[in-house]
This record gives sequence, structure tokens and C-alpha cells, in this order.
Amino acid sequence: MKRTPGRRRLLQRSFAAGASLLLSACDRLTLNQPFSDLMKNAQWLSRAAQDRLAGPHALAQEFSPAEIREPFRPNGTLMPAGAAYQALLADGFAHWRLRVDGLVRTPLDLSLTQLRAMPRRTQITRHDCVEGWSCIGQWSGVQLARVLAQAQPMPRARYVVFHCADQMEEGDPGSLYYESIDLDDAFHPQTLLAFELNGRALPVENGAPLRLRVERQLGYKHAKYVMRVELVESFAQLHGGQGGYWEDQGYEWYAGI
Ligand SMILES: Nc1nc2c(c(=O)[nH]1)N[C@H]1C(S)=C(S)[C@@H](COP(=O)(O)O)O[C@H]1N2
Ligand SMILES: [Mo]
Repeated sequence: MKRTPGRRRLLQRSFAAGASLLLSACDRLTLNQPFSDLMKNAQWLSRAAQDRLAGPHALAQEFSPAEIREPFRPNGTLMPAGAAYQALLADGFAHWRLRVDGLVRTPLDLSLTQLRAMPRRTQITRHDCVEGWSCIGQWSGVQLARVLAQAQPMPRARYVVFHCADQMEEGDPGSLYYESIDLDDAFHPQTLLAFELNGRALPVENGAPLRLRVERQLGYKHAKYVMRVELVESFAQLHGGQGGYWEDQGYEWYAGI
């Protein structure tokens, strides 16, 4: 199956099969092959449907403070192994820097202090994990759009890749968690590089010191422990070539909710 077929064709081909999946995108079960193929159709259907129903700049729902559930349920890596991360953690991330590079005119190295000094956005949103649980939390951080505006992406740049500090298989540097989004999501106002959760510094189990929030997509897109933001034209040469750690295991790249 081609990865990026035209939307019109996909709408015709997969509407009947995909409509129920669209309504219950969080309920997926196993990754048997026909189901996985169907989801590869359904992801473009859900993207097309999101755009058609709500427009590409529609906001994800936001909630009231009373709806926050604490503590925020953590998942995946809870503490990155490895001396480099441990050293950064030991001094409260004073020596941590966010590298922004790739297809940009101005590569950046931003400290946490610099990020915290930028205009920030706070939002209360619901995190939906593909495993079937949700949790509402309040996130504060810098809109990714502001960081990109400083870095000045080149016209060729099409995707933003997030390189994380945690290895998914111990001792295998090739198994670093990573994720990618397109520029629509990158410049969306609710897409944050978040450094606070529920009014406090981001806990280690939730991705300290910095994690992505990309509110119109499922939990695995929300990269934790972000070390480097790279602008690319294509992610085909990166790791397994599917644009993310879980995508390389068969999950869809556009994980619209
Ligand atoms: N670096 C990294 N990011 C990650 C993961 C991970 O294991 N490592 N897990 C993903 C998954 S599946 C989910 S549901 C969310 C969980 O975020 P939380 O721990 O704050 O709940 O992070 C996502 N981002
Ligand atoms: Mo998840």
C-alpha cells in the first residue's frame, strides 16, 4: 500500500470499512495484517475527515481544572537508562540543551531557562493512549511554532522529527525512541514543547525535562525526553523508515483521534 495516496481516492475506497474505526480510533486491538492494512487506510481517512469536518487548524477539546486527574498516568519509559541522561538529571537539567537542526537556517541550542523565558501556552487536554486509557492533564510549554520561527525551516523541510533520550531495547543505541509530525501539526497552536505538567516541572516519568504535546493524535506521538528536533524532507532513511518507534513496529504514522 502506498503511504500517501490521494485523499479523494481513499475516501472512496475506505469510507465504509473505515467509518467505524474513525469513531473508535482508540479501541484498536491487535496488529494482524489485514487490520493493519485497514488502519493504514483509516489513518488517511481520519486525517481527511478531521480536515473536512473541522478544518486543518481545528483545536482539540480543552477541559476545566476540575477535570484534571492526578497523578497523570505514565506509560512507556518511566526513567531513561544510560549515563548521559542520568548526568543531566543529576543537576536538574542545568546542562541540558535542546538541539534544533536539520533543514533550518539557524540551528539552535536552547536551555530550559531560555525555553521557560519564552511566551508560553497552558492547556488542559485529554491524552488518549492506543492501549485504551485516557488521562486529563494541564500542560505548559512553548508552542513548537515559536521555536521553529526562530530556527527558520528551509522550504524543503516537510517533517519535524523528535529524537528522544530513551532506548527501547537496553544497550541498543539504534533503538532510541523517536517520532515525527508534519508541518500542519508542527505549527498548530496546541502543539507544545511542554516543560510543566499540572503546574509543576515535568516529572521524569512523564518525560522530563521536555516532551511533545500534539493534541489531535494518540499518545505514542507525544515524544517524551526530547533531546533534538530535526527538520527533514523525508524520514525514510531514519531508523525503520516509518517515522517513529511504534510506527516501525506497525502502528500508523498519522494517529488521529
Ligand atoms: N521517549 C518516549 N516517549 C514516549 C513513550 C516512550 O516510551 N518513550 N511512550 C509513548 C506512549 S505509548 C504514551 S501513551 C505516552 C505516555 O506519556 P505519559 O508517560 O506522560 O503518560 O508517551 C509516549 N511517548
Ligand atoms: Mo500509549
